[in-house]
Amino acid sequence: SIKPLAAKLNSRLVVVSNRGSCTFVDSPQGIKAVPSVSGLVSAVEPVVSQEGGTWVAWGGRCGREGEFAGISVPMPENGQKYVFQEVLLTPEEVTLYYEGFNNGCLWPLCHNFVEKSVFNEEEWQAYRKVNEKYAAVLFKCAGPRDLFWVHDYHLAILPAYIRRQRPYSRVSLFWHIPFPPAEIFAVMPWAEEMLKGMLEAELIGFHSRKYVRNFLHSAEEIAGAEVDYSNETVYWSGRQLKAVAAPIGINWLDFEKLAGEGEVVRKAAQIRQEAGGEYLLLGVDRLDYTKGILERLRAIEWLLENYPQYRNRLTFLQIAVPSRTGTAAYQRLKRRIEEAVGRINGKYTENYRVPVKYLFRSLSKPDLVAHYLAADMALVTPLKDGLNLVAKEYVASNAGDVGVLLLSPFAGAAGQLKEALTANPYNPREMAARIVQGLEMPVAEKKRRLAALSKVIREQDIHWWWRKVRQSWFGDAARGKVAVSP
Ligand code: ADQ
Repeated sequence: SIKPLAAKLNSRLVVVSNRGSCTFVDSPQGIKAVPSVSGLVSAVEPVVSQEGGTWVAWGGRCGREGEFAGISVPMPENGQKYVFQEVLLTPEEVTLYYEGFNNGCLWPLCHNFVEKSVFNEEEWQAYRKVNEKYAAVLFKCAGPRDLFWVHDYHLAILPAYIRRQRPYSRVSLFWHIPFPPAEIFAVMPWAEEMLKGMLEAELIGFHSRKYVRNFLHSAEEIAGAEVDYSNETVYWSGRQLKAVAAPIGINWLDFEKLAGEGEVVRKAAQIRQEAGGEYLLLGVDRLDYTKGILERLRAIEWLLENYPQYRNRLTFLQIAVPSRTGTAAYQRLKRRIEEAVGRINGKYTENYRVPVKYLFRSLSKPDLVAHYLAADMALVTPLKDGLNLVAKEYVASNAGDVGVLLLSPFAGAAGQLKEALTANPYNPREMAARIVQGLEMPVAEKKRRLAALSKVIREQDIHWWWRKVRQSWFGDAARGKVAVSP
């Protein structure tokens, strides 16, 4: 365990992101906090809890024009580890900034789905305005020595707005999704301005070296900055920005502990029994087109068609967490997934036993771990994914058991989890063959692969990640040797 960085530097940590650890809902009994589900929250929450400080994020509630900051709540509710400072968006900002620019332009672009990206000037202006609004909230709740740790593509140009008023602020950005090749990023009409905003940070973190390279190329080619590739540093406007590859880790001990609890083990046995059949395959994702759920279902269909010996012996359980449910493209995808589930089950149900089970809901952590524990194999096969935490969580939950991980080479985690089976999610034939390989794998090989995967997940866990970020950010100061100048 490491001492809080902020205390060492005589400052406070201020984490800034679009969504925080919970969403606030107005109810007749007052404002209720509902935990939110996302990779960013799973990863950042343990760090903020350890460090203390403030988490500034949109709580899902709307305010009127000119109303910026909402409530400040100590978190977790009964034992303050940090303060959640809510940001309010207007309904128009939710439409233009959140659903429009973030979900409709940046998200698909960064996942290489250029044709899905919508470029709309009004949405870009809303994006700028909301980034500026966040800066105003920060200035209200943070002192001049505080450390601003900004997260993700929603707030890419916030460093510029921070610097405009507080030129000496310590600002770092972490990018949780892929950073696309420069020729893809350049397609966005505001690529140059966005990059210049990002270049105002002093450190930018990505999940892989590939994303770091893509970003450096973009900084050079699109923003015209000077780049030192060997030191992964950008020189811009008289200052330096360091880029670092720091793949996010998980708090593996939480998963291992839960997987050993009697209640969770019982629940896992019950899930297996109710699923029926010999083999249980599992998919767990936010319902998003980048996660490859539809393609995974096609692979299952291919398998049942071409390997008839597995019919009636195999169950595929897909858990999809509701996500961006207000957006038409996500509603369409949900319908298509449900159609595919119906089609496959209509065709391959035997003796009233369905091969595909599908849940559209969020689960509690113990329930999620019970599902990981119950499954013989996890199918983590996104079409593109910044990292993917589910892959790591599955391995950690099965550390004391056996299990097989099938991972897409297009998930950032593939760079770390070399002992996983891999298959191209766009190729149902290859996916089916790998699934069969996983099911027939000798137990000794399953254990060997799982042990190698566990080793990486334990060594490069959430604390390792935060250490890597803070050392890249503060160098010796993070180790307590040098004082940080204001
Ligand atoms: P996400 O796209 O949200 O994250 P991912 O990394 O897989 O994707 O994280 C999902 C998280 O949600 C996991 O921690 C998982 O436990 C949780 N979860 C999933 N299904 C659940 C369910 N039914 N009930 C409860 N919890 C559930 C983004 C990027 C990723 C990157 C992360 C972190 O898109 O590529 O790995 O941020 O940087």
